[in-house]
Amino acid sequence: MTSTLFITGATSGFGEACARRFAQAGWSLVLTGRREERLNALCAELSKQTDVHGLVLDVRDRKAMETAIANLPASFGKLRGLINNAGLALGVDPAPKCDLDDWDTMVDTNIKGLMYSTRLLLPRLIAHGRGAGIVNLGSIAGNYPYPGSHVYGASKAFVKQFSLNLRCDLQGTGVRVTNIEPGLCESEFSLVRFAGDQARYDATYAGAEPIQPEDIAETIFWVLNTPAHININSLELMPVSQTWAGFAIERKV
Ligand code: NDP
Ligand code: 8X3
Repeated sequence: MTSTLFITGATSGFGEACARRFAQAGWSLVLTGRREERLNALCAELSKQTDVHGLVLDVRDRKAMETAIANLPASFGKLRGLINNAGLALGVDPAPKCDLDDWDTMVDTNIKGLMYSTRLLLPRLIAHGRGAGIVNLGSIAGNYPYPGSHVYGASKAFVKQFSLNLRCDLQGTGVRVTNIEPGLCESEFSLVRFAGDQARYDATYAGAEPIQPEDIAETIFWVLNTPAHININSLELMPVSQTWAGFAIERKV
């Protein structure tokens, strides 16, 4: 039986790399994203390799998510995998300088969007049962604090705890849940975070040999193909070049 995978945010970065990796292995794909042109181009390319269904979707739009998922073609109906990847960070300004609209966008995308896709697709994963799995894109930002991380890091801490809690509720279904927690990875993530500022993007990665989207795709491919009796609970990855800063101390002298 062909395995089917649903990926949120497949128009760039990790989501696109995952689409390519799983297509190569013959998985059927449901690919989503807001940028229609990119989505169509990717679907057209990968449909030469496997069955692909594209959905132009904003994960923040609960009604649209409900309708699109309820109307999935029958051949894509039973899912073996869900990669909850769509997400973003906006800015690195300190909290007192932040725009509340940006905070809303991060909460609506990283938390609420992930909640919607998970809840709406769970019945299809449970119908597959043993061997099925949800992979959530958390972050090291959900594990460690750093200046300017505020709502982004907190949204990823939600993903971490939600992943663990889901495991409890899915006991007996065979459905697995994994939280992937990457550090510095090179993708459009930083262009989005820095509002398209190419110089800041370049400076972020310069000389750091960051993780590449293909590295994350290979990791997720491994996670979803481990033997069905094993659950990888969480997996934290950093480039070798990245470690931790010390504690910050304000000195009054
Ligand atoms: P990219 O910016 O390259 O990709 C983000 C993807 O999410 C795009 O396909 C984008 O598609 C989609 N997306 C964003 N908002 C929405 C929305 N409202 N509805 C639907 N899709 C949306 O970033 P990455 O691939 O690097 O990031 C993927 C995930 O990994 C994110 O959750 C991110 O937080 C996480 N992560 C990234 C790290 C990094 O350093 N790059 C490290 C740790 C975690 P479109 O714009 O077409 O909608
Ligand atoms: C992205 C990784 O370190 O920029 O989630 O927060 S980091």
